[in-house]
Amino acid sequence: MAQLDIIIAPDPRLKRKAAPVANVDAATAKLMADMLETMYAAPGVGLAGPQVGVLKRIIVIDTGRDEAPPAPLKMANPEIVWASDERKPHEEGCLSLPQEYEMVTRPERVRVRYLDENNAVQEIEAEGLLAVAIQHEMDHLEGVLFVDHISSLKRNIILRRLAKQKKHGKRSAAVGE
Ligand code: K1U
Ligand code: ZN
Repeated sequence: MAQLDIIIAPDPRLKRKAAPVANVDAATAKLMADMLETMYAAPGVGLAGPQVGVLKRIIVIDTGRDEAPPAPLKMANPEIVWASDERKPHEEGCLSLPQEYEMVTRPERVRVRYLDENNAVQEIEAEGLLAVAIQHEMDHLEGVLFVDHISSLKRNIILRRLAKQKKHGKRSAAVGE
């Protein structure tokens, strides 16, 4: 397995739509394993292909907490086939927007159909953090970030702050060269 580099916003690669996977072959299964390793190391509870520069409809999620045994979900071509009318606010973060957190309101429960790492069709119903993470990761496949769900004022403040940090980081690296 290998750890992948996570793209930090603002970056045009995070705003593009990802393409469906034809079928989950060995290379896709390896990518899913690498994405999970990257997510655990970050640490995070989800990761989507575009965040590691892969414009494919692949997401990985594990919302198990601390002492719980790992319960990874590896999904290709996830589709929401049902969403509850009830919506709930939840605080969201993103590995591509480090140290930024905001409340986002989404459907409380969803049913999602996807291809697993063995190319088998699966369907699960999710609520709580798992439902939030699935919807957050699926947004990445459409080039949508959690800040796209908040006011443009807050979004611009966050994106400008991240752009400044990136610029500062680059300048530091150049000084060290
Ligand atoms: O998409 C991502 O960058 C992953 C993101 C998923 C997510 C978290 C919370 C609400 C919605 C979506 C993260 O994992 S951010 C990091 C995080 O929440 C976390 C980190 C360590 C332990 C527990 C949570
Ligand atoms: Zn994210």
